[in-house]
Amino acid sequence: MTYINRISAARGMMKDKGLEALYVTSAENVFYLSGFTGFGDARLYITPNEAYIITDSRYTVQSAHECPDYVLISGNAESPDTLDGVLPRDRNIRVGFEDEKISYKDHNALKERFGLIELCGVGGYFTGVRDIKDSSEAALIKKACVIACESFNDVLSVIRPGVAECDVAAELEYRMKKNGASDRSFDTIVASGTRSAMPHGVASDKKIEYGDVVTMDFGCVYGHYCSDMTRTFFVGRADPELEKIYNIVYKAQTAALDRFRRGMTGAELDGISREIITDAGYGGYFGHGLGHGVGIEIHEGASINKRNKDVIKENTVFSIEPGVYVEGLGGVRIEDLVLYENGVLNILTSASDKKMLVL
Ligand SMILES: [Mn+2]
Repeated sequence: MTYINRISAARGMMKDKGLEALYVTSAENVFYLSGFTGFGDARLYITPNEAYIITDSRYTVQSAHECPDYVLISGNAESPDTLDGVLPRDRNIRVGFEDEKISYKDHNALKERFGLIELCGVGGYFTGVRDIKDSSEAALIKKACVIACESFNDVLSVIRPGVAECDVAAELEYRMKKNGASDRSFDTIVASGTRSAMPHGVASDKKIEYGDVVTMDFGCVYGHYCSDMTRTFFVGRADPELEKIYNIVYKAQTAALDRFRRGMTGAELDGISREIITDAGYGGYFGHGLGHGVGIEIHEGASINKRNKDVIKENTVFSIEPGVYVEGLGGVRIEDLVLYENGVLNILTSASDKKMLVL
């Protein structure tokens, strides 16, 4: 795949902002602009006429293969010294950098090394362009979702009283890898019984018991893109209040999917689910936003929450995941990943059913 279009777009931004160069340090943005997969071990330096990748001898062959649009500068990616040959020494230039990604220490090292450089934060540029998925990116996310759905459907058969949460997580992660994933996209959440009241209850050694509610939030990585989904189900029997909560969350989740319309803001979409949960008396137990963008990173791009007054953009991928969490009782969350395309939400995680399930 060529990255010429993404480099050209970055150069357009550089021109708009009066930048003579762009220095890219984060693994995700290096990958986005170059295709380099040695995550964390390369930097990019892009000027109006040249594009350089700075990496060391471990990646000489790999970078030549993955990044034909770039000229290699061999050296320690983390050392600003490697830029000596390409930086003008005699005049002040403005260089764009990822103000949201670089550490204070690295920023100071850059300033110290290149006293003549005026650093200009352009992190927001990457957030914006990565929020919009092209067809190749959407295809990778779709595939990651299919793998996760199928693996989850398979793993339901091993869940029974006496099986530990961490065993369920291990089984799911194994199956995702067997089905083609390179990795999980975040620490798999398996939260059973009262632990399910913790929205991010990563799998523990607790054994699943008869009568437990179980929330599983998981995803995998395919072609360096993430999937994300959550299912909640019951083992043996469902506690009556949790069953009631399940139906409220289910209604809130499907209403957001059904009632989404072109031109809605993140706050408006969040409001659809929030109103249903609030009207049912559980508004105080839905503490997080409705969703978040997903892509190269598990959280990226625009958020779907009450603070986001921006219209949701076409060709974005984001989650719809209302939840209700009652301390001492348990929690329910249902999450699908969607691709907003041609005015409609396409559910990418529909291969896994979300009607109330009692195993
Ligand atoms: Mn999520």
